Amino acid sequence: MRKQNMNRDWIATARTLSEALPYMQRYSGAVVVVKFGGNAMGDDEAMAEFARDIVLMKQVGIHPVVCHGGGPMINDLLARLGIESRFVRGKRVTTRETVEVVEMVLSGLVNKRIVQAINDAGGRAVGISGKDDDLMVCEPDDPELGFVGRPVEMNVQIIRDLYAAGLIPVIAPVATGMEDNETFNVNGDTAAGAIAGALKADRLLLLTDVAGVKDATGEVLTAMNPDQVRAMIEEGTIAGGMIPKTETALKAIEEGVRAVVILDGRVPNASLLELFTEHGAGSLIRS
Ligand code: X2W
Repeated sequence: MRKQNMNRDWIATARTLSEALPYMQRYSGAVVVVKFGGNAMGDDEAMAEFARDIVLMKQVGIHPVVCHGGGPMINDLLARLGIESRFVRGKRVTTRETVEVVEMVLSGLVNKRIVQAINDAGGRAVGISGKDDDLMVCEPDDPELGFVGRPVEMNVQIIRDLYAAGLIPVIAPVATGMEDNETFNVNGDTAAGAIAGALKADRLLLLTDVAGVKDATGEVLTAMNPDQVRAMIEEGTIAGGMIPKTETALKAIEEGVRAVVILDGRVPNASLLELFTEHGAGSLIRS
């Protein structure tokens, strides 16, 4: 005979689920683009947990679209090949030789690792890059950076087709050029922002390895509007790696994304905390 063990944890779990109902209803049918940065990826267990969060979103009727990075993984392979990594204003200087490694690592290793993790969690993930169906067509971003692309044409129908068919798109930030079969390396945040913008997504979650946008005293700001973000960039409160992230957020909002959240992907179940609880996570930017 089994004895009932009404220990408090189970009651709390049931309550958490019950409290999530209004959020699940609110986001049913919503398009949520999740940028999973290389720094947020962590070990296999963290990857499995991220994958479960994505599958849970799909299960409750959200259309999650995963856009990933993989900068640290590119650095590792380049180092093994004896090629030095160099960044200018947060973007990798990308030679013809480098871009081959970038594509191998992003479209190969990293993309398939995420696809496998989502499938293991019971989802149906499909890995593509910005090249598939000409999803993201680029022009050179800056001559100093070589084969770094700036998205100029987005064809997001393939993403809609995938999610409408019950699949979870997982997108590597590698793209086609306008001419000569060029391959471009695109910053992961830039790619996620462009995809979210073109989809007019309900949410863009930028999962990174910091708690969010901090004010001058170092405290994380939970909500901001675009004007406040611009002012903070101008006065230097937002600095370093947070500049491209917040600029991506501003551009995505201009293009029609309802809200962007910058949050710490290393916090367990960060995306669920943001979407399904009153507490939220990280810094939310919206008009
Ligand atoms: C990035 C693409 C990967 C990326 C790179 O080569 O590292 C550029 O810098 P994270 O993990 O999101 O930083 N591309 C142009 O953005 O990865």
